[in-house]
Amino acid sequence: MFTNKESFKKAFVETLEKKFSNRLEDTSPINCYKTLGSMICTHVSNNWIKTRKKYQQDEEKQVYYFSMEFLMGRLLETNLLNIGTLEIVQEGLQELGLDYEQIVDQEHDAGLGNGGLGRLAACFLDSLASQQFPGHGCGIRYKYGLFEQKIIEGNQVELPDYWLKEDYVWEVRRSNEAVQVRFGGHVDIHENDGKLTFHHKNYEPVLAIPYDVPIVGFNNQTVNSLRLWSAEPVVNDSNIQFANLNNYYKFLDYKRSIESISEFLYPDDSHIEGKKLRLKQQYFLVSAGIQSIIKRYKEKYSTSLNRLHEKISLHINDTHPALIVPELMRILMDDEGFSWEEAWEVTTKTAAYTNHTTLSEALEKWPIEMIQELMPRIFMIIDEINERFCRELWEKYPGEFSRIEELAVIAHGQVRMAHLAIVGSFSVNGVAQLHTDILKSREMKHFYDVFPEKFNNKTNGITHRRWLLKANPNLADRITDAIGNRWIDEPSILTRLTEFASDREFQQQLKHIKYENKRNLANVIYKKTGVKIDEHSIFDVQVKRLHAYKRQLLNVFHIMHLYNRLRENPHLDIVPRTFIFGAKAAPSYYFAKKIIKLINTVANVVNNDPTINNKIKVIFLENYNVSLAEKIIPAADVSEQISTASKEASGTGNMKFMMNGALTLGTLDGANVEIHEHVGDDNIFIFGLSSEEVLNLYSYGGYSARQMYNCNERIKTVLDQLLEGFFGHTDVEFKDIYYQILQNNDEYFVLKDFDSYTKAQEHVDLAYRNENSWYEKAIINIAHSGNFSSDRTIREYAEDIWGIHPVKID
Ligand code: 26W
Repeated sequence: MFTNKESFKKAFVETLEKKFSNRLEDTSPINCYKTLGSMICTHVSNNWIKTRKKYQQDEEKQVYYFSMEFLMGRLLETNLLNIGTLEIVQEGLQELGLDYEQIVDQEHDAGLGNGGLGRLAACFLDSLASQQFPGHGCGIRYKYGLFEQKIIEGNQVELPDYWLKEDYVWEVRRSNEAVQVRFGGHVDIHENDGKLTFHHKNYEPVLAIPYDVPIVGFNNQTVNSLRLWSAEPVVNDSNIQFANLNNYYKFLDYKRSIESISEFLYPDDSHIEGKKLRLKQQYFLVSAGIQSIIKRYKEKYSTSLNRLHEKISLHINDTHPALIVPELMRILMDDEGFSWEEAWEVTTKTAAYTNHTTLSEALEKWPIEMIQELMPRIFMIIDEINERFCRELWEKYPGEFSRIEELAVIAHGQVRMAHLAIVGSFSVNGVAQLHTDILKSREMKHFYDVFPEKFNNKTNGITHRRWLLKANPNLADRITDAIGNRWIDEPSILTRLTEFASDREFQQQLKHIKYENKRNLANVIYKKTGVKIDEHSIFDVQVKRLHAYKRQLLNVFHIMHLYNRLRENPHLDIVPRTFIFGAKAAPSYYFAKKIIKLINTVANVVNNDPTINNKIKVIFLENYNVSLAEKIIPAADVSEQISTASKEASGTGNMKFMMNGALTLGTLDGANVEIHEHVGDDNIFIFGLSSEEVLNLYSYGGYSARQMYNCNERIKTVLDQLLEGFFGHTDVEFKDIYYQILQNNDEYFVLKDFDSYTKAQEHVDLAYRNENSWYEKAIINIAHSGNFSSDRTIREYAEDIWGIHPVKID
């Protein structure tokens, strides 16, 4: 049905009419979207079955990527692209008189993630399937994804994201594969012939229902699965229980409390909430996931589970699913009769852990009592893991109490999830070289001393299929014209573009493509905000979660400073610039929300000041998400990656921008360091303190924000404007920002890096004036972006960590 335009059109109309009992001329965009969705599902179902069958028969090792977040975005276009029918469908729909873009826009983003970590998981799934690796995602089917952001009078307001309103076309509910997860109760211990057995009693059972989403490989037959779990009450048991109590309302309360487990995604990124419900979510994911994997394993292999690690790797995406370690131990010992030693051997060869942040406020710790109450047996196991680990440490470091206390899994009444994950895994990796080095030399130094062999680096990546082929099709075509199409399968081949870097014609073509993308974005911006922007201005973009360490504030301070200069001299010779922001703040993150308000307040004044001759504009795009990113990134000239050095583990937005020919303005932080190494000094704008300098300032002091303020006139002017109501705000509106900076001694070195950032911005301005040289730099960036394809990252995980190999489906 997708082999040519005519057969597609015929099948489309037939499917639509059958599905909705509606003629084409009377239909709606949402029905067209659903029709396409169901056609794709039908098309991939055969390969999905084949893939499942193959994996069930084949003895190749498989990986399960456990993550509390999968930020999938939309799937319609990626699926069309991956099955090779994007063009046929686009043209076919047009010939039917339908608006393709409008149909694509009907799909609600699956926003089951906060930011970097969740989007990385989504890119990984695409790279696994596209390279025919047997690898699956395991997550939670939250009823509400990350909140929808509205900006009202400059402030962020959160609305619930009910993404399932219109049935999700990509999922299949598999109630026959449901499992039970048990919470609460107590553990009875019996002794039989000197062997202890553990019986969990009086627990509350929760039914975990899997919903599978097909993950379609690019140009191959592989269709892997993302399995998302949903919590439901165990109706039979509870019926009886509640019928006895003769209390229907009690049943409804019980039902609601169970369903709350998969109700919503916690909107905090880099800050732990410590809520019981969040811990419940974590155990729910882990227990349901492992049970279903073991079930499948037992159907397939008659041998015992003591070779589980030869057939399966379980990946722990940050510490959120770290309960994999005690849960696997529980199943192996209590259900399968393994001894502690046997179970430990298998578990620690099966689990692998990735760390995604060194921010101390994001390190998960759970109170002992909470774990004990929710999962009494799991707590016993964690306690035993801790006991045994501390005993080993005592032998290695006799008498070194403080070192052992620092390493312990349980201390000060809390379970430290990172310690549990490190001790229980065979691999621990960071997500960029600098990040891994900091883990080894600082944050996890003591662990590195104990287990040097576990530590390794896997620099993040992004799927070039979504972020270049699909998001920027004109650029992709132009690249193919220049170097052929092999780069699509092997993105490292993009380096051949370096030969075209100084080619005037290629530069001009890139310029036109960028200009078209900028025009499209300008239209989107006009529709959303009513602000007209100059398509010839530099599009300077910072889109990412709002966090103090990402330093959106540095960006705004520079804009305020530039505006001050323009007011002094409206004829100031600068290239017109459009500063574009997109960022969600965690709902409880007061300081981050103030920064959003500040950006919008500055925008309002700057955009409406006729005296500055439209030289600068400031845009805040509300509700930044994956779909919006796909429109913004191809249109960017400058990519702002300005975190305080040492704080951003990797960043992945930096890679998306580079791949679309934007130049990075950034600190030597996270993967910026590697981008810099690849493109060289001339093709990136680096500024600011190094991570070494930052870490030394933290350790030894020697910085005074107050002094900076007193001695630097430009900084003083900008900060004072926060208090003076200069931007038409009340004088109290931004006082907290002012005091946060000065009284907390500018924790993220915004003032310290201000001058160097301003200089770098001037270099950007100068560089942009030389058109040929600018596009030469842009081409060099695109040429080196192949290294940051998640295909490369996934091959490294496959080879160095998981030990999995491609499986051909035919
Ligand atoms: C418990 C609350 C919470 C939620 C999410 C704490 C921490 C997180 C994540 C670890 C935050 C996150 O998304 N980290 C980002 O991971 C990306 C993928 O590796 C990196 O590129 C980013 O630098 C890192 O901030």
